[in-house]
Amino acid sequence: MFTCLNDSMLIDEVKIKIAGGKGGDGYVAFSKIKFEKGPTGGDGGDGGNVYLEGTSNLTALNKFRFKKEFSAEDGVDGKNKLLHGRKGKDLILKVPTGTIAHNLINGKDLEVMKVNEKVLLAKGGKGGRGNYFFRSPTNTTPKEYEKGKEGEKFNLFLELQFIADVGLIGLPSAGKSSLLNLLTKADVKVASYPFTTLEPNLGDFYGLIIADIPGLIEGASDGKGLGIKFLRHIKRTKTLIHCISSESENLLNDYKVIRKELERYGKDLVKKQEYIFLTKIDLIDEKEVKEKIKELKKISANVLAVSIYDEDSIEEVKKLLNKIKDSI
Ligand SMILES: Nc1nc2c(ncn2[C@@H]2O[C@H](COP(=O)(O)OP(=O)(O)OP(=O)(O)O)[C@@H](O)[C@H]2O)c(=O)[nH]1
Ligand SMILES: [Mg+2]
Repeated sequence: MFTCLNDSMLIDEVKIKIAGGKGGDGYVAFSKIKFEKGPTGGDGGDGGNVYLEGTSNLTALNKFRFKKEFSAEDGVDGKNKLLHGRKGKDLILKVPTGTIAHNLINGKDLEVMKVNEKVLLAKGGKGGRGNYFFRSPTNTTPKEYEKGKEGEKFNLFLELQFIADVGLIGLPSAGKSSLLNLLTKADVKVASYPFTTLEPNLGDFYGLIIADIPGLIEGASDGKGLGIKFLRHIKRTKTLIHCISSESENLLNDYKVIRKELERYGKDLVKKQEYIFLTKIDLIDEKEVKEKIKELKKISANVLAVSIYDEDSIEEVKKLLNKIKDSI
């Protein structure tokens, strides 16, 4: 499934087929040297394996958009004069760290969590043995040989779940991307219209990875707006920062709308540690800020008043992020 139709789209789920290489066949041959006549057929090489390997490139699943079938190289057949076939080359498919490979054939799930981590997905078939192997005192001219075995074949569902420490969530235009840009080196598009962010983004705050999740609206779990599929990217985060704009007419209602969508995606999301940011406080006067903070404190003790134009508030945010970082 892709999230937008331009070049920078992020593919975060895709089905592919993979196959280990076939083993090379064993060979049947006999020595041509006078009086010898013994078997000289070599073994086939094993087929190559298929691996997934972690990369930090978040768009690495994009290459599976059109090409869906991947096979490692076959092993080479054995030859005369006891020549064994070469092993087939392994196939290494790079996927973003945080990718889970759901094996649709055997039901097993494998995760790639680290950059350069290699995970074996499909083994190549064993190479067949040539007739030299079958020689014995009672059978000095064996004609037996083995065919190479087929490699393992699987259908996979690759699903990317970001490995982020903190997730920024909230209604559209709550100021999530603006905060990400200010706190990290991310350069995400920011605009005053809803659904500016069409795909999740990551930013790095001194080693603390922050995910900016596209805006949610009431009914997102029924497909409204951009839907809730992006919530998979905060499945593994420990902490959520729930951004609510000071422009909101009904803070508590806005809060509940988002919480309901989180809950409908999966109960674990509402159990995560949560901070509430009252954003864009430069748009309202101090008295109003106090009132609104008081209202939000009815829901949670973890409330911060924030504006990207107020350095003091951003310092508070940075302190909080450092505290979260230290607790990991
Ligand atoms: N005055 C003021 N405007 C802000 C502040 N933070 C963000 N904005 C503006 O609010 C609008 C929405 O900001 P974004 O950061 O794009 O909001 P978002 O939550 O990422 O929105 P979506 O991607 O649509 O979910 C933009 O016009 C920003 O310039 C703030 O602290 N003060
Ligand atoms: Mg945004």
